[in-house]
Amino acid sequence: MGQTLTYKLLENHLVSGALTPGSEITIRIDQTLTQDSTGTMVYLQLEAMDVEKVQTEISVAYIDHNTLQTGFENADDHAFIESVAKRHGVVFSKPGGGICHQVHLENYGVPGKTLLGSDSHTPTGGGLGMIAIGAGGLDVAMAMAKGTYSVTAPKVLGVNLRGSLRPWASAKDVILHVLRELSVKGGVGRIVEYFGEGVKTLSVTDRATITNMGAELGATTSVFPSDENTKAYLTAQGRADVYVALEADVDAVYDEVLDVNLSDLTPLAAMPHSPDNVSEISKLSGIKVDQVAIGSCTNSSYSDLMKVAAILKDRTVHPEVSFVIAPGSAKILSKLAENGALKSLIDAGARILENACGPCIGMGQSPKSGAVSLRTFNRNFKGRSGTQDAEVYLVSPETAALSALTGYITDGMQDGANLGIELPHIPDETFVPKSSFSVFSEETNTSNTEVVMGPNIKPFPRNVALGDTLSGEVVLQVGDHVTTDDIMPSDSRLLPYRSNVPYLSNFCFEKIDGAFPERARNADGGVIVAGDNYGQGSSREHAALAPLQLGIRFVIAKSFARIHRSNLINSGILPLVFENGDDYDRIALGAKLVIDDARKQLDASSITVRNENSGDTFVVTGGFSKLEKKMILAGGKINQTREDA
Ligand code: MIC
Ligand code: SF4
Repeated sequence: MGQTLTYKLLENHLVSGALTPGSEITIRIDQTLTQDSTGTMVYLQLEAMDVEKVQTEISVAYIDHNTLQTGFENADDHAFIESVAKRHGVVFSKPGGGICHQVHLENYGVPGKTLLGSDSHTPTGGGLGMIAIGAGGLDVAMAMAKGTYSVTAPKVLGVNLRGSLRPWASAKDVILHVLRELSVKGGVGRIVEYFGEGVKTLSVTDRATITNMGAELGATTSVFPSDENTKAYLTAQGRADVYVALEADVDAVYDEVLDVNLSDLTPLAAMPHSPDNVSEISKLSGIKVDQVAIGSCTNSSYSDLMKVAAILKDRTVHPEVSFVIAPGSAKILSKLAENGALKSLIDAGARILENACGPCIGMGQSPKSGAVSLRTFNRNFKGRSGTQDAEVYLVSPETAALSALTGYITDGMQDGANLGIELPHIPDETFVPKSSFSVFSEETNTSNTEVVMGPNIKPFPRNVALGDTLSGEVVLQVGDHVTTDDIMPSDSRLLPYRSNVPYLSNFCFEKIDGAFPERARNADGGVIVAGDNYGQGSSREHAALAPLQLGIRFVIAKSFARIHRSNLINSGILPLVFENGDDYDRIALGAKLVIDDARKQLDASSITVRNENSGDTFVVTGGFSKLEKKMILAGGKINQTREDA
């Protein structure tokens, strides 16, 4: 029986465990990446581990999320990360270099290697044939310290691509189609592997758009083969030497297969407020647009922006549309400046933002009240743009640019030709000999560098070993698909406090229930009760650390998103799953829930929870691996690592 590419790559990196879906494996990690909003925690944790030099082939620290420097906090975080990077052999990518995933693809990604990143969109690297996984900060710190990562061996969901995209249908529409088919939890426990004839019709940056948004499927990661297009991309980056050809065996067997005929796809949009709420653009035609934003790690590549420039050349954006572009990297911006495309964009009325995450994470450019905002980004959760009542649609760069011209959601397939717009073919090409933004290398790093820590950087909260009885009061009950943006909101007001969990925790669940922090603090231990897919979205471990700071002891949900579940366990908070989903309705706010003999019950396949108020009992499951149990018993990953040392 032939092997999938996924299992070939996992096997190449296997350190321990059996490569069968559902069992825990430890793999070698070749590369790590961090960004500033999760990075300060990662490097505080790395410092706490007393490691001289990172154990990976390359680790890079990017500054891309918060580059506004509205106060000293932000600049202090940058200085801290820079000093730790220098101390431990980590490459530092200065603010302005670009968005971590885009810059990593251009400068450091290598087919066949593993990459662990403290950002949920790390799977972007799958476009280059990498096993690139997003994880919580502590897991990434550990990977830097030890060169390994433990994960549940996934099922492999094969996506068989046939045909080729027609003009105006793009890579974004491929992943939106897959999201429509599979939903935001369809990828949980799976790696999505693309194969088939259609693969060769997609460039590396097309593939990266698709693997990037695989995060929205809840998948462990997504991966493409490495082929002639990969070679062309790497050559255009001046890195042809790292190319290797990689693909699944012809007789590879997938656990599940989804067939996608690229030739059938039309322009699509994810409608408010979820990436899987997908519709054909043709059905939305005529909706008036107030804002168009192009950029983010999903769609800010050279070819994306060149297509936008071609659509806008010698035209002007609609007078009532606010139009912004954030290029993915300094290299891309430099190339656009060199070939004149930047002039077309500016002359058409585009506001050019810094090469950074910017509006994608609510760092400016919040739309006006009730606005319709078309964004080429990957998440449209309610309020993430910074405007609670904005209607955010996720679309391709082509659809975004065309709609910016007309002022209405516009379908290129129906109207592009009428408007006289031809889409050129743009190869991936951004070679700029030197990126002045990446500084330090293994050679220049020095272990005697002093760590610079500003006054806003506070120690992270620590848990205690699990007691015999675990109890808490239900301080919050929420529904399905709660995101980590809901748990720990992020915007220009709060992002400067990512290294100050005590302060940040005052805003935990702010958008859902402003009284939550106080209620949780006043309870003698808190419990959160939730619906399906709890903690989807961002990898921010602050969504576990802030609840820990407020005294949350366990969370009972109908199901959990992968990274958040790991972050809870890393913090020593138990993620428990209702055996019978109906029990969710039998729990009321304020109920005192008790787990007797908690340490012992952890070993059983199911755990009994007592509701002291109603006198009922109900059953939950943990599904914990051996390592996860050790972490929970110890009160989190750091305590467990100390015990093991
Ligand atoms: C996001 O897109 O939500 C972020 C901001 O990049 C996060 C990381 C964070 O919250 O800092 C992610 O996706 O992991
Ligand atoms: Fe940055 Fe947005 Fe990508 Fe997150 S999704 S890494 S905020 S561009």
